[in-house]
Amino acid sequence: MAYAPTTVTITGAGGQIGYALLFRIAAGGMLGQGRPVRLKLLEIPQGMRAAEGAALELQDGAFPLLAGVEVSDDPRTAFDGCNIALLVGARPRGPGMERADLLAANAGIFGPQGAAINAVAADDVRVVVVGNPANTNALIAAASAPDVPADRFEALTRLDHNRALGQLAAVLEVPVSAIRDVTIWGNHSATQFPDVAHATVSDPSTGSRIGVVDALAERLGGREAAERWLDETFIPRVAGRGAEIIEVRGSSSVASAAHAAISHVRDSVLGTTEGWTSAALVSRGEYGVPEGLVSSYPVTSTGDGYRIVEGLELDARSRARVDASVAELVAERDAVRALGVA
Ligand code: NAX
Repeated sequence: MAYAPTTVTITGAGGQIGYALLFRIAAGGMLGQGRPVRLKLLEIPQGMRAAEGAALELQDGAFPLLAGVEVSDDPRTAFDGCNIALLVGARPRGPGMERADLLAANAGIFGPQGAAINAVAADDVRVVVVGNPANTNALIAAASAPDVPADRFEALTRLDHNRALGQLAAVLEVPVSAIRDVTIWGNHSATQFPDVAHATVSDPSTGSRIGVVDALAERLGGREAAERWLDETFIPRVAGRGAEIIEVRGSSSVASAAHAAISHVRDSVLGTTEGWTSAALVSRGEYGVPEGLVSSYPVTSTGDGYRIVEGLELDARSRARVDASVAELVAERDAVRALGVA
């Protein structure tokens, strides 16, 4: 069956993550082979030359699936007919900038972008926010798009999810594919809760699955040692990995972030395979998260968008960690509400 091209809008397309995204999307890495894609690149005037340069290189790639590339600094042009929007461009925290200033600066970006999506995007538009603070930026965009169902707005926590898988695979000395059902709860920030309570790992010799906590206990010398490693090493390392990358690399995560964004969309539109992944979705009250917040959850998809995995038990310590991250999301929401947004 021949598909009509899918229109994908990427904001901040002249930036680092944009550059790492564009060529993989054009090559079919996000929507799958056989699905042509039309790329629309949104930048601010200062970023236009970089985006235009990327567009020239896309042309030079002669990608068979690439049905067209447009570059614009006007949100209404860039979101016109958009089926999938990746909102990457955001205002970074500058020197001396308080959190409230950062939220206000980003409200000035994600509010108008949400309004443009509301006005001109395709009826089936889906929006994934990458630019930080991603969860609250998604909330702002959703609030500015009253005609688009709120559940079409999501934020990226797949990078955190993948970071958690990477850490577990290293300590258990198994391939990442052996591990499933890790969850990132809450905000894409230092308060996030990477949770392995329901995660399992397959035994390569027998193929049977055991709990990750049991596997860690076996490897690290008992349950107490496993819990200590989770609390003192794993959780802070996953939550602080962005800072670690900046420290080692001298610049923030780019390729891993682009890969996570592509995997997020791919699993949403093509379906998750084994177990669940993590994504920040608009809460309808699941797991006690106040309705309307964009919070990370365990999610699955059968190819028609993510659904939250419900019914998991959270013990008291896990509950407290989820609550702490959700409290931060509430504070961010209240701060943007005070600005008259959301
Ligand atoms: P860059 O500074 O390289 O690129 C950002 C681009 O966005 C720039 O070219 C800028 O001109 C453009 N831009 C700014 N305002 C815009 C607007 N209103 N409309 C369109 N374009 C606009 O940053 P990069 O490394 O690409 O990171 C982009 C964002 O991703 C940052 O906010 C960063 O914090 C966030 N991240 C989110 C991650 C996640 O897991 N959710 C992980 C990686 C990354 O830290």
